[in-house]
Amino acid sequence: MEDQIAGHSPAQTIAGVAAPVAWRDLREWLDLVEANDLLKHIASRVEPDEELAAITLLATRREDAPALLFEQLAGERSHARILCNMLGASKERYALAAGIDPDLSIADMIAVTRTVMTRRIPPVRVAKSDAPVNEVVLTGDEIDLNAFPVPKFWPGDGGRYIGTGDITLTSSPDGGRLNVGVYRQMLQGPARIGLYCSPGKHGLLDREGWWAQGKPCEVVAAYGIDPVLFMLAAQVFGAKESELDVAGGIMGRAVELTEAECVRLPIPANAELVIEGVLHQGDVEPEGPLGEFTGYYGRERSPQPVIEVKALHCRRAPILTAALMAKYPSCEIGAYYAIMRSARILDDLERIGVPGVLQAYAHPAAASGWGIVVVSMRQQYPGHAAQVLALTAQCPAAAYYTKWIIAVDEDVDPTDFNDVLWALSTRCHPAEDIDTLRNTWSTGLDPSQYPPEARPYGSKVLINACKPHRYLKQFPPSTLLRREIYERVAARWAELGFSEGPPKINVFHKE
Ligand SMILES: Cc1cc2nc3c(=O)[nH]c(=O)nc-3n(C[C@H](O)[C@H](O)[C@H](O)COP(=O)(O)O)c2cc1C
Ligand SMILES: [Mn+2]
Repeated sequence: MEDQIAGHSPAQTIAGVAAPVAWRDLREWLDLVEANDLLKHIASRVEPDEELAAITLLATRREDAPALLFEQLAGERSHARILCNMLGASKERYALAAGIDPDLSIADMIAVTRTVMTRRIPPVRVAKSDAPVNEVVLTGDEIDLNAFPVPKFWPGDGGRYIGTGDITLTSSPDGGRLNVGVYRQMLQGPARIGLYCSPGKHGLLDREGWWAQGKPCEVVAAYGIDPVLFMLAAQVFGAKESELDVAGGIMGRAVELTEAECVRLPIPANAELVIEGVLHQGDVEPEGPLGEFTGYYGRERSPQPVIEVKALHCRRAPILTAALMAKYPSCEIGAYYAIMRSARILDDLERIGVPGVLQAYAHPAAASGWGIVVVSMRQQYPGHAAQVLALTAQCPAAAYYTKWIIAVDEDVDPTDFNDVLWALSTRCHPAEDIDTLRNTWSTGLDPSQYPPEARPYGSKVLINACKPHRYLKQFPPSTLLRREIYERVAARWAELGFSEGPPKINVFHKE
């Protein structure tokens, strides 16, 4: 029999761990990352065309790979540098960005993230002259985006992508809420950039709104951006909510914006490279494909709107942020996304009010946290596990894409897949414990279905890997250490010749 399980710290008890962030912009955050030995400078000359991505891919086959700052790029005239693997699979770099203690476990980071993501701090305006992004300002014919190093990532990509680790600002024509999204952007000319927004995304809804009024849609995009703006821009919030307020909440201080040259939208004052532009209805050019987070090429080449660039702002020797999309752990959508998505799944389940839910984890190796959600729970009544599985599968934060929803008991750590595989292999009876949901919310990016038109209708498997509720009393006890013996051995750990501390154990044998 197991003892009470510890290790599932509720958000309240560790909320104090998240302080306002100590950095002001990408450069100060990189200093912090470097001080923590999590940054590697690459001084040798590198080709932006496929070589940059190849080095990044090979350097990131380990989860603990550093961020990579490429300092010399072939063929460019702007002295720009490129940062790859900004966050990647590193929970430590996520923590340094969000002001969280980097030594916390992933489960505790999820709990603290739940707390900081509920805070809202609206942005503030700073004077144009105080905005670092205004070190260089170009308008009209002075703009030549070919002066910057613009990477082509994969051999089959449809072009060079200036925007992958980017943010795009738009406003809604009614109300003016500022939206921030990460939408890929392919270079189309010296002052023309293709913008791909998939159906339903707020950037697309904003643009349709302006076009419906017969007006062009103003756009601001930043291509060298701090990690919090990048992370928040890739999260889904309500259509009326501004991601800038959430970013301020996470940082514990307001995002700084300044006035633009040509558009009414503001621009991020501390970004590295920003463009202002407009999207005209009917101005489209072929765009894509791009190698995706799934590990495959995404949607086929298709006509997409083009941003006509009106003004460009940058810092001297700007640092552009580029996000390689690849299989884990080489994908920029890695640890941070898994932590944030897991936090929001727990928020949803708490709002619904289902009892007994302890932890959730959307492992980043499952197509950047999209494929699998594991939820741990304390079984309290017949049918409880089936209820938790069904609610998790369809809660707003988990419903999109997720194919595998797995429920485990409280002694199984969802962030530890060795533990999860143990539960699947010893507590799940497939003939009894697996259900399927059909025609669920999915995406054309999942290549498992044919014909491709069927892909937006997905399916989900609900796997009950909890001990069978009907037979809890008969279920064999897990093999666990006796507490006194563990404590005695732990006290002798160094004497026994082990250099690192003993593993922490919270569950012990009970007579
Ligand atoms: C690196 C990266 C690239 C992305 N590329 C696109 C894209 O090209 N088009 C798109 O619609 N969403 C893309 N996304 C997902 C959106 O950023 C995400 O859905 C976000 O919620 C969009 O903001 P919105 O909810 O305000 O529309 C990307 C996300 C990341 C992290
Ligand atoms: Mn939005």
